[in-house]
Amino acid sequence: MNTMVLTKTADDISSMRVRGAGRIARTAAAALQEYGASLDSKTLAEFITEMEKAAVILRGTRPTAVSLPNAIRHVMRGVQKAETLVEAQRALHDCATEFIRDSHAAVDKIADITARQIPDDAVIMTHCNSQAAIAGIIRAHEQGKVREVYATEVRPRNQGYLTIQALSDAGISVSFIVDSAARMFMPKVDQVITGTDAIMSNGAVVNKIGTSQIALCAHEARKPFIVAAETYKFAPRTILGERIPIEWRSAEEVIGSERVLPANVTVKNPAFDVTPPAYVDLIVTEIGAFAPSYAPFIIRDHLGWNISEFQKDYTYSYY
Ligand code: RUB
Repeated sequence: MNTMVLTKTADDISSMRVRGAGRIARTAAAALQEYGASLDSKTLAEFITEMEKAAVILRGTRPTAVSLPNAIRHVMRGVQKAETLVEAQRALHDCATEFIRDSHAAVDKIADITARQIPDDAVIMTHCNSQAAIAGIIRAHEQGKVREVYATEVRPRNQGYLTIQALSDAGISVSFIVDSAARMFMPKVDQVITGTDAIMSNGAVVNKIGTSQIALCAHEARKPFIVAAETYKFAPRTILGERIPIEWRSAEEVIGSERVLPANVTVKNPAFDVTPPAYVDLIVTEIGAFAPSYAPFIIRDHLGWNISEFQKDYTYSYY
């Protein structure tokens, strides 16, 4: 049994060595696959028990990205339906492979559909570091449509540096700005494109802290705010009124380890915020581009969560 793959993956995700909702999902799926292949379970029940324990460990690593429980659920679905040990082992392998393959294909498709939304000679603003959003911007650049991208710094973890590197590597002109300069530059921008960690059934978008301020500025300046999201970023249980937990991270991320704060001061470091659907113009997925009000239909018609699925699933410990 290879518990190393589990502990290392869990640590990589919680410490953000692996970060970004899509990458987190694929890494967890691969870890479950590798862990399952290393088990020497003698019975189906034993195998399922071990796999469910592994799912719980991975599920607990970062609370906000719904891609993580959605990936785990996809991979575990075949295991839970299997009638023999061999069937469960094969299902685990196949479901994980399928999830990873489809996830990459989804980002590629989103790049095409996002590029179609980008006008000629476009100036775009983006926030944080989203593979899906960046893929769309790069695809539009390949079509000769991008003049410039404004990329924010993304305090406190500075994911903006990853974004400017990716855009620069693709040959795109970039203006790097501090987060608080977003409103000042908004009039120069044609549209904003970000990724997301979770989309609620009412179309609200959960993404890196600061996203909602940028969406508000875009709304004020009447600039389209576009979200690039694989369909596994939709959060089925929000249909039932469940909220997306917002991850709060350490004070050290904000002030460093050396600084001593004055008395009576605490640091508050939420990693994500919620952008209301009224400030979201379009959600681009691999199956098409939708208004946020279409979110419940994606959850029902594409992800297959109907009433009976919710009832059956209510006992799942990792979702
Ligand atoms: C990353 C972040 C990204 C989304 C979407 O936050 O907010 O915008 O995860 O990314 P963190 P992707 O750095 O805290 O993980 O499109 O790559 O899934």
